[in-house]
Amino acid sequence: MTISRRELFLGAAASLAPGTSRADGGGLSRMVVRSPRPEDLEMPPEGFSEWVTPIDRFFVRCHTYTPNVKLSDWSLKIDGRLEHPLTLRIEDLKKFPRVELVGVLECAGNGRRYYEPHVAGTQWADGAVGNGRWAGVRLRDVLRKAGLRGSAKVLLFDGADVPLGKMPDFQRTIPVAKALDPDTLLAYEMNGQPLPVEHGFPLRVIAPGWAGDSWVKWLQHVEVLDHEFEGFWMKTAYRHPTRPVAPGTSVDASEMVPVTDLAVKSVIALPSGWARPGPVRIQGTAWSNRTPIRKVEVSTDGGRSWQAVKLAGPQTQYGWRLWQYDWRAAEGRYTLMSRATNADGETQPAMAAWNPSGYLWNAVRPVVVTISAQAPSANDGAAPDMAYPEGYRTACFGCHDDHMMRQQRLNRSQWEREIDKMTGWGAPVRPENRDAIIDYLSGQFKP
Ligand code: HEC
Ligand SMILES: Nc1nc2c(c(=O)[nH]1)N[C@H]1C(S)=C(S)[C@@H](COP(=O)(O)O)O[C@H]1N2
Ligand SMILES: [Mo]
Repeated sequence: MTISRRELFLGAAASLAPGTSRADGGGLSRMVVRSPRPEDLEMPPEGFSEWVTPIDRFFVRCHTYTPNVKLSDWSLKIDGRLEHPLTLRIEDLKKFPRVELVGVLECAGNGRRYYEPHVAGTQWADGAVGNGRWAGVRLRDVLRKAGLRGSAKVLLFDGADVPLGKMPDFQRTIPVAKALDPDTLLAYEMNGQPLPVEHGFPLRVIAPGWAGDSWVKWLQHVEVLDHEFEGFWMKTAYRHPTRPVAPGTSVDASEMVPVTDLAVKSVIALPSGWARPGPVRIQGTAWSNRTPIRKVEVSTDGGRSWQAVKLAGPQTQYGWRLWQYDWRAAEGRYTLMSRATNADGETQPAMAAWNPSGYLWNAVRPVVVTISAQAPSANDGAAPDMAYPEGYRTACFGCHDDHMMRQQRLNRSQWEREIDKMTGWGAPVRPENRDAIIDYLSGQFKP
């Protein structure tokens, strides 16, 4: 996969040549930084070669700055429609039976950059996903102790992160049925160690089979409600249409439903960009919601013919499945594709269903690979310096830097909407600078 010069990497000596990977001896690539602060970090493609994703490659998605929770100050409050509201410290939680599962955590916006027309939001390629080993307690066991009342309808989760400016607090609900699912956990461990800070220390929600927005991090309050929650992150964000909509059209939030289940999907990890002629192993992962993957097929001729591949590695209900295909490749340029089908017979589509926020992208994606004895040369890194318009830095660099803007590909009216959203959240845009900022953004970062 070609890494564009707009993508910056964490750490020093961090430029990754197209086609470089561990298998070619290219060294470990770093996370792709979509935004350093708030932190949005993407797993590089090689991450799709491993069954359990190591923490140092696991994607990170934060709507606001990462809170540093001290265990000595922390407790979990559980209240609302309950017989016995509880306040639990970590020792109290650990008295419930410990449960472990391996499961895919994927951001609803993963693959957003592949939608046409482009939509605003973090421009994830394939790597806003990882397969974690999560351990903690069943939410159901805790709710049994607290005694759910008959009127309970949804559970409202709130983490310790604090919104920026006037942005609404990140609060999410799940219905009681999902909360009582024996696989819905409150996790205090990831991959055998205490939850890392950026993944929600000391406690997060594990909602297996559902997109990441339900997996609330830094959990400190669970409130049981007898009505639907009206907050921004339920009623405006993380909603998608249930019926097909014409690409590029706007859809009222009231005509959309919250994102829940993940979609059946596969990704090619290797080869990436370039390989030498001869035996080439095509490999990757495939996953779905709670339904296991039944088959993965690969095409090396742009979708004209397909071969079933070998599923490899462990199989668990919510984990991703590794797969591999041994190909004999002659010199040339090839279009590789992979296509997964789950046990319910759902297959990856040729086109993902466009939706206004760019959620749940799962189409079969062509990947071009060059087979040649000669390795391609590396392209140099840094983005050119830009002259900023008057007032831009003051208006827009207070909460995040320009990674947020540079990854977008929006038309003028979409940029106007972004400026209005940010102004509403507290960006100090002076009226006399507004037009110049919009001219700049819609000139530089257009479709
Ligand atoms: C008060 C703090 C704040 C200021 C000032 C601010 N932003 Fe943001 N902006 C945010 C936050 C927080 C996010 C991340 C939201 C998320 O991840 O859901 C964000 C995200 C974005 C995004 C990604 C798309 C989206 O809507 O999430 C764009 C583009 C953006 N900002 C542009 C701007 C521009 C342009 C300015 C200057 C006019 C600006 N921001 C000023 C807080 C701010
Ligand atoms: N409190 C809180 N929880 C959160 C978020 C957040 O911003 N705040 N981001 C959510 C989103 S959109 C995703 S995709 C996952 C990402 O989890 P990770 O950063 O551990 O990969 O966390 C979810 N939980
Ligand atoms: Mo997400």
